[in-house]
Amino acid sequence: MAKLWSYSLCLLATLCMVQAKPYHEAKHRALLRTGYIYFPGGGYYRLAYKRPIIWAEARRNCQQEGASLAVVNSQQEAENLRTLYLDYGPNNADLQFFASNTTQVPVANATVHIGIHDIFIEGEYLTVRSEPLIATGFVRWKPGFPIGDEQNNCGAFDTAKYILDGPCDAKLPYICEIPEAA
Ligand SMILES: [Ca+2]
Ligand SMILES: [Ca+2]
Repeated sequence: MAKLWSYSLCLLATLCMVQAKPYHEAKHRALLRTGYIYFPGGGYYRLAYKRPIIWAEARRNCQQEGASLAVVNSQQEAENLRTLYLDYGPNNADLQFFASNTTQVPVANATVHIGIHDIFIEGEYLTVRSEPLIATGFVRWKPGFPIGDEQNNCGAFDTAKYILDGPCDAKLPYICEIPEAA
């Protein structure tokens, strides 16, 4: 009986310890392990560039890991996405590795899929969370954009901190986002 009690207490203590560990801390570590980069005050972002894919596939990939295609909500977030690309994109690790025997010049500005589109109604831009673009807080079109026709319905981010529209079947890198509060 004493053995059973001590076993029960031990189990209870273990459960309490697990409970005491803040949930967000475990989640934080798990996200970092799966390739997410944390921007304090912003959230978690994962840049995928090694295999460029079409917008719908990028959207699904983000959804499948509990994220969504990134939506730019502020100038600061645009800055963070640019930093993400410059620090963790192909300009860095991959090109540096081959730097000694390549003539390829790192490209400072790149275009990546983000979570805005006008697939349903031409010109009516929505986020992947079905909010109107105007409600995002960041509507800074790249000069010359939006193209604004039926052939260009998927949103992208130019790392020079602009949004633009393009063909949904363009194969691009993409960024998944998990807001900090989520
Ligand atoms: Ca966002
Ligand atoms: Ca369009």
